[in-house]
Amino acid sequence: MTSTADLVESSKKLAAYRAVEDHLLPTYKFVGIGSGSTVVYVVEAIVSKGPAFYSGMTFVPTGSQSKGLIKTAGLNLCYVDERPVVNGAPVALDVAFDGADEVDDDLNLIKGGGACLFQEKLVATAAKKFVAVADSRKQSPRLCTKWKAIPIEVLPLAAPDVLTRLRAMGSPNPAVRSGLPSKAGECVTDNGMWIIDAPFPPLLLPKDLSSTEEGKGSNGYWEIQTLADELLKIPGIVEVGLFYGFNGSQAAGLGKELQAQKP
Ligand code: ABF
Repeated sequence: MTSTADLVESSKKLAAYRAVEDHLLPTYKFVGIGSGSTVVYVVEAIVSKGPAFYSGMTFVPTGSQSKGLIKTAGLNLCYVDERPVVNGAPVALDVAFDGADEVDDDLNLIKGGGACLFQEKLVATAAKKFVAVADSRKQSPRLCTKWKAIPIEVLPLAAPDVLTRLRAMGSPNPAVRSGLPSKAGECVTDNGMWIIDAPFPPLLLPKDLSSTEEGKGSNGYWEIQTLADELLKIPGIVEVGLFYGFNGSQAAGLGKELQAQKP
């Protein structure tokens, strides 16, 4: 009998192979590789295509985990800040693949469960196309329904003040994330920051608001973009694990590119 764990793994793998099949073209030169367990299958799928397919590509990690993944797979590695400069700007990635913690009806994402959100957003916004690879466990009508808290990357120095500001914004019990059980203290990101997990009631989509409501519903729930904008105004917040409509035209691209497979 197939266990639930096996079904979950095969679902992640199916989503990843499908994403690579549909969205990694042989002509691509720079490819973002995100973090998490689903992305492991993305790399596996790339490798399965053979060196003739991927040897002309360079892979850009979103942190130490995906750096290790790229190196172990024998793929060409380039850090996000070491891309060649063309016409005065770092070359755009052709595509970036990454996982997600929760995906809403409009294909906005919560990310950062793995504490890599800042570099994930940096790589995603440096790409012409962003492909979120997620199985159906991640789908919910509104963000903060299944994945209850928004991961927020903060400067350690600012953490106490950020916690106070978050409470004032309606987050009931925001908390600094702890490290691994084997490691005492706070979870420290690849950038030397801490993560605050801030619970919020389900986040509204713009279409949930009436013409007289701005930024919040009559129930006091935040609309996703308004909340993200307000959070980013708080001194000490480096990045917020809400991915929506970033990179202009990729708001639509994100929707089209989502790979969701049912286990
Ligand atoms: C990264 O890994 C994160 O943004 C997200 O938190 C997590 C998803 O991991 P998994 O694929 O293991 O569910 O994409």
